Amino acid sequence: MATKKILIVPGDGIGQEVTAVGKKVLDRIAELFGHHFTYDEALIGHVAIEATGNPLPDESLEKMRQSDAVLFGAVGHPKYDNDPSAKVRPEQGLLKMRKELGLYANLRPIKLFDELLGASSIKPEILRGADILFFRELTGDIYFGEKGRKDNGDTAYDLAAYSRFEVERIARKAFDAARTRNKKLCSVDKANVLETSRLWREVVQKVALDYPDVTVEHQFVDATAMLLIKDPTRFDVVVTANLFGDILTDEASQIAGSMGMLASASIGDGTGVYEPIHGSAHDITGKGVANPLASILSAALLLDISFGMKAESEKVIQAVDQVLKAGFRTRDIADAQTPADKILGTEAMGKAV
Ligand code: GGG
Repeated sequence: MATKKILIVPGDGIGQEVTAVGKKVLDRIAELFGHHFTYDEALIGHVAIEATGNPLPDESLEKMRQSDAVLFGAVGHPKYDNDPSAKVRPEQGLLKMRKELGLYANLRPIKLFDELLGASSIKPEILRGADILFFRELTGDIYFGEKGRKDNGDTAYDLAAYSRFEVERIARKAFDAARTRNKKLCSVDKANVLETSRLWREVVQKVALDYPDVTVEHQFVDATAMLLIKDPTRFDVVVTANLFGDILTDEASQIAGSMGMLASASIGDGTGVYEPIHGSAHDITGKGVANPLASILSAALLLDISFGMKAESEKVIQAVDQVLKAGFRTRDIADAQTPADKILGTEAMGKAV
């Protein structure tokens, strides 16, 4: 039996709905395995701006530091998307959380449940067997460089920078993971054009010398974007920079059938943060139709990575598998053949799991 402090940070939009379900699954695991999980909540994103004027209040950050793990939802609000002059934005809370907690490695498993082979727009014969683990670098790159306007606002810039240290630590995490899988690592960059990518490649090549048992391939990001759809089973572990990882994993979510299926773990120096890769999805917020499986699978990652509870984590994944095998779907992963009574809303899907 273990006692653990979990911080629930739902954030914005459907983050509230799916995180409530992820928490219930953690509760059920505690009950089944005799653990004692205690919970607290904290604000981030638009809801935090509304309440305090700050997208990541100090109190939230302190609670994160004091917790054993964070189950996070999403940030974002459409009002900022159409207001380029907004100085305070929900996403600033997300970036600050990652930086302050030293969460430099974002693991995004692209796990295809067999039952969802038909849910993707990619042909089943191309998808079968696809199983990719992305490592997205999370605290560097163009997201964190200097940004601004000049020429009276007519020119905008975002500077991308990487240090050797930053590339090496994420590369080592990815190589370590490749060793536990099929020993294949694909490093994605744009080294034919970008200086940051040339440093990236140089460092990955050097780190590779310490992992002679891992086969390494270097790809340009444009080629990876194409190959993920054309031949997803060629990939095992993929390591890439912050921006490329953000974009490629949204694309790769289609391998798993939906953005609503993809969980992630952000790890590094401090408390681990676990969240679906999807955003706040205000178009479906409050309708009770969001797919909670990404939050549930994020809870599974939390149990495994932050608490070392492998059996508990596996139990959650098996439950998801069984529910899918029983034919239950949320509407994002349903198809024309799914009977209406098998299409569940957010809470019902959580209850089924
Ligand atoms: N749960 C993921 C989330 O909230 N995404 C919204 C977002 O702003 N993402 C940017 C990023 O992940 O860097």
